[in-house]
Amino acid sequence: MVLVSQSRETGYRLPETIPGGAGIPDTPGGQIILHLDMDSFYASVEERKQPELAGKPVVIGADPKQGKGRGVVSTCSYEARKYGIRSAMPISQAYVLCPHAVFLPPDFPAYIQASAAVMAILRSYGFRMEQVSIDEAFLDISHLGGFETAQAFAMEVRECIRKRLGLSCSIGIAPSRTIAKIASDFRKPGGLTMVTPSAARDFLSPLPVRRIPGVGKKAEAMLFEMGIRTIGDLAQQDVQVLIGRFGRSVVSLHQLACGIDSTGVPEGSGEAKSISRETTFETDTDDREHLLSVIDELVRCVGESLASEGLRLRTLTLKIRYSGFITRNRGRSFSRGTDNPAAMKSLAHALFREEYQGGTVRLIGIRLSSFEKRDASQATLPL
Ligand code: TTP
Ligand code: MG
Repeated sequence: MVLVSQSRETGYRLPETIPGGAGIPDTPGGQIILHLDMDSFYASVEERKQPELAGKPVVIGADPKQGKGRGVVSTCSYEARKYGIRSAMPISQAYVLCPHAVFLPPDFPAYIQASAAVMAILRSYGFRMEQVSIDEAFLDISHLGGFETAQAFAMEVRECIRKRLGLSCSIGIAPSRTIAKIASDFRKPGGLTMVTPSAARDFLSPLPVRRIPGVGKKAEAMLFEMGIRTIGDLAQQDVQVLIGRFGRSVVSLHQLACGIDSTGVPEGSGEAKSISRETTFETDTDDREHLLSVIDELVRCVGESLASEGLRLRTLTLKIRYSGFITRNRGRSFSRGTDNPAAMKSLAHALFREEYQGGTVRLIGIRLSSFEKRDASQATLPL
């Protein structure tokens, strides 16, 4: 029987042999969820900036100040993890564990930009998607129709992120959201772990209960007291006893432990209601040409976000804040949804001509709203 198939190689190749040799059982019509989590995200972005850091212990966080620093570790490279360093650990402790590590302060703009690039790749496939943190997202890939195709898709996504962005990620594929999340964490870094419905219970069984999202230190300690250490122990426990100890909400946890879970990606999750960009001038300006060139740049930026989200807009709004904080918004809607950059630019210019009658400007912004989904068949695959 297929338990889990894992692949850490970087290629498109499907594993030639599937454990058990029976092929991957497909569940036509069943839910298939993919969870992707970037590997040592902040540290990997830093390594991309400075390739000479590759293979070194790299710690991102507060200044260690020769072991006297306050503050914590944001994250660290896998090399640094060999010394026992972990996220949220006091930076002074990290320094004691590995004084020769490369300690770097966080560069949030770089991480936000890298995150946007990852999410744009994921979005471009046209599946229902939910971004849940700076470096992780769920995709509902049920439309692929089966786990074999899902696995090939996951390999393609992983390779695309590696090739295009020079970053590594881990992916879990499972019949539910919760199991996909546990699966993506199963073999980091660079892992691809697939759990088919029939394999779910056996996959979960040996894992510590703490691997279940939402089971923290306190719940773990209470479960330990009952002799429950693994998810398998939890599955074996009488559900009535569990309810007596934790209340009715434990039922879904018990079912999950038994491999029964249908959590998915909610409809409309993560969809943008508006996309906006604005710029505050260092010195207020009344230079029309300059204002128009800034508008063009803002339109280009929001247009890129629109395209990456696979959306068309109906309404474009220009915002002008004059010196003295008087703010004017002027918007207009297209009769049909569009994602044409020239049409957006021409409407923004028209709104500017109508609104701007002179005076010094402190801030200018562009907002897109009233979106329509671009036809999924129009979305282009990144590879
Ligand atoms: P994680 O995905 O939890 O961690 P990671 O990507 O660094 O490593 P892993 O390979 O185990 O997934 O978090 C994503 C980023 O969020 C991480 O790079 C830094 C930041 N972060 C913090 O700033 N503080 C924290 O306590 C954690 C857990 C993460
Ligand atoms: Mg991560």
